Amino acid sequence: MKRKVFLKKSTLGVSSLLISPSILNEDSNIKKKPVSSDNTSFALATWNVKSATTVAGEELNKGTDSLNAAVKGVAIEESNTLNTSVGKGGAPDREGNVSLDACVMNFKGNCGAVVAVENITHVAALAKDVMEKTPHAILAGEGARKFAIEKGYKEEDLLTNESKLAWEKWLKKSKYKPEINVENHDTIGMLCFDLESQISGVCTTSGTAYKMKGRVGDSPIIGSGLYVDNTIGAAVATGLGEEVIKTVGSFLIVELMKQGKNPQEACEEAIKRIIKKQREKPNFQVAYLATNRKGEIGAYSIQKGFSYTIYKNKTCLNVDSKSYF
Ligand code: SD4
Repeated sequence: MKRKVFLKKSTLGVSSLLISPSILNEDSNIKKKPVSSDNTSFALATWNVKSATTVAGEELNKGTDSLNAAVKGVAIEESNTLNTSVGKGGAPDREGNVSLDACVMNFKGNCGAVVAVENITHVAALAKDVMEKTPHAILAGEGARKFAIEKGYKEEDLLTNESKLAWEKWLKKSKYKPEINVENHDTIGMLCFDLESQISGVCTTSGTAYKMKGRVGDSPIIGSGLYVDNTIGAAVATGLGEEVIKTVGSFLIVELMKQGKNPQEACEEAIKRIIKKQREKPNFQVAYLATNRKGEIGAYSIQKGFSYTIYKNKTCLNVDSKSYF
């Protein structure tokens, strides 16, 4: 299995990412006027995913709304078989099945998710279809797969030769130990801010490598892996999902922003809440990425090594995140 090499450039300061504040209709999540005087859109994603973030950013520049831009962006990584944490080529569970989780949440506050889906690559788009074309918020496993086929999604074998070989090697010791920043931490959480200043987000993953069959992490759980409140901002998570779920991380960050914290302060507080629950120094990774309506960005992780990607003003950069340790 190959992990993509991170090209890290920290030259883009948070202060350069400011967008002028919004004029909101208090009663609605949907803003009435464009709020960004320079009409600047941007796409943000967890980890070093420049192709995906550029696709999303270019869509935004064309006028695509924030949710559709994000779904198109993450589709790049869902098809990338070298990314062993997302889509096709994702590491399998301990029985050798690749099962994917994804969710979407839009600027209207609507959401959709699919969990433990097999044989379908583009699960972020499928989560959007759950939101738009069913009366439900979450579809699981076989039901989600059937729905995908009904909607014309292609059925595919998601286990690549490389992932199969790695799994067979893993089986010799069968020790489940999600590694910090390696292989199983490339889940994409993407947040987009469109030309209408509307925020939406997407999260898509194959979960932790060699999980138990049926295990679902934080990524498709609204409030844990992703949360969007268009009047406040949005947050996404990556890392060990069980710890994110226990603290409802993304919702927590958005609520902290609502109480007045900026995205950086909110991400740091959410990470501290996880650390406080540990008896010993944690040996796992959790990382958060957030933005608010001013276009300020926050990123923070437990361990070193987390980065995020931003596409703005036709420029795509990978930026190192601060970390607790
Ligand atoms: C999970 N949060 O399933 C995901 C894993 C992850 O990069 O972020 N991988 O727990």
